[in-house]
Parts: sequence; C-alpha cells; structure tokens
Amino acid sequence: MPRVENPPWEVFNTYFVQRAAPVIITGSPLFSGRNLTLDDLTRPGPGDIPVSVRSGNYLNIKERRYEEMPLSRYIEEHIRPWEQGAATAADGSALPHYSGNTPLTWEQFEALGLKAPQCFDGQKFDAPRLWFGPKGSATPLHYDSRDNLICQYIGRKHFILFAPSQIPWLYMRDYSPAWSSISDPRKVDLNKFPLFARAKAVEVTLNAGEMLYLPEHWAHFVLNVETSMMVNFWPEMTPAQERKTKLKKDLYQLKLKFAS
Ligand SMILES: O=C(O)CCC(=O)C(=O)O
Repeated sequence: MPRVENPPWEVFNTYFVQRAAPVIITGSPLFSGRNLTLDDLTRPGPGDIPVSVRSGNYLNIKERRYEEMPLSRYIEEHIRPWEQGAATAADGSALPHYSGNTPLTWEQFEALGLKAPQCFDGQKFDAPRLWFGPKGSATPLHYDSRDNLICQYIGRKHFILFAPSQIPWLYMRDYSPAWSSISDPRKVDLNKFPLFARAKAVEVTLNAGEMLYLPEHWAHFVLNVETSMMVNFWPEMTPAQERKTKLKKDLYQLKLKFAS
C-alpha cells in the first residue's frame, strides 16, 4: 500500500479516489500540534462524552453486548488497567471492552481537540465516529458501501484488507454493512470455509498521525495493536447513492427469503 505525504487534492483524487485505490496519507497538517494523551481525554468536557462500549464475544456480532458510559469512565475502567497489564475482561471473555463506532456531534469532536479533514468529493461528511480501544480489541471482517477516511490519533491499528475482487472468497452475508461468516481472517477453519484459501489479503499498520483512505467495498478486519484512538469519516450519501444501497439491501433480503 503506498504512503503519500500530504498530497494536493488533484493528486489524491486522480490517483486514488477516482481509481478506488486505498492509500495512506502521512504528514497531514490535521495532526500538527500537541499529541493527545489519556489525561487530556479524561478532563471534564472530552471526558463527559458518552461512548458506546462493546463487550462479550463481540467478534461475533450476534453475541455482542453494548453499554453506554462517559469516555472518562471507559478510559479509567477499561483502558488504563489493560495498559498496566492488570486487567482481564470482567465477563471472562478474552476480548477487552471496545468503545467502537460512537457517533460524535461536531461540538464533541471539537471538544476532543481534533480538526476535521477536507471531504474528498465535495460532499459533507456524516457524523464522525470515534473508535477507542486497548491492545487486542478488534472489529470483525466486513465491508461498508461507501468510501471511508480513517484518521489515527493515538497508537497503531493493524488492517487485514481484501479488495472487492476477493469478496467471492469471503463468505459475506447481509449488505451494508456486509459481515463475513469468517470473523477473524487470522484464524480460519478451511474445512468450513474452503474458498477462503483463494483470498489474497493486503495488510497494513496505521500509525498515529496517518490517515487511511479505504474505498467502498474493501473488506476489513481491524486490530488495535496498542491503545488506539481513531475517528473515521463517511461522506454523506447522495439521495441516488442512498436509493442504490437500499435497493441492494432489499434485493439481498429477498434472495434470503426465497432461499429459505
Ligand atoms: O477500527 C476499527 O475497529 C474498525 C473501523 C471500521 O470498521 C471502519 O472504519 O469502517
């Protein structure tokens, strides 16, 4: 995967957005300034932001449990103990609690001291989403039906990616988001999922201060390799895109109905 230093819009658009090619952008002025610390984020203001926390065996979305709590409590109870090596998941599962996919208002986003990127296609962004988790927290294999700009503010995140051409080998179900029956591509039972042997992955680790452009329909499994804070941005869908996505979801559900 190429790393490009703060490209002008024309370069980013021509070589990556128009070709639906993923890229990592380094050196963006978005990240210039003081590095964020856990102490900054537990102060009143940022620390009061309510976040959604996943627990249980959340790599299996049917077994996922959710709880809402202020960011400061999440950091004190679930991030610091894992950093000090003192924690085991309270419910006995091997996975640390993960605060994933919390929508932020723009006021909350600014309270975190963050700057928004420029949208790459002139549209507005939807509400930014906050992903905060300790080492070992992860998101199972899936793809989304829109382009994604992933901004890494603290720590490193590892991505196992599959281009849209690989989808036939990934045992995908549902649509938008499409989840794979294989939740973790590092541990695949090839007797159960033999076609997966054909799938070619691209692996990349995103560092703090870097931004990943992930085009729509690229499947991803995401692992926090250390305490990690990321905010991602999806461009607002145009009404035509919304209609197309709804149609595809309806068609998928219809296919399921006829198959059963
Ligand atoms: O960082 C993560 O754990 C998952 C992020 C993700 O799935 C996304 O941005 O679409």
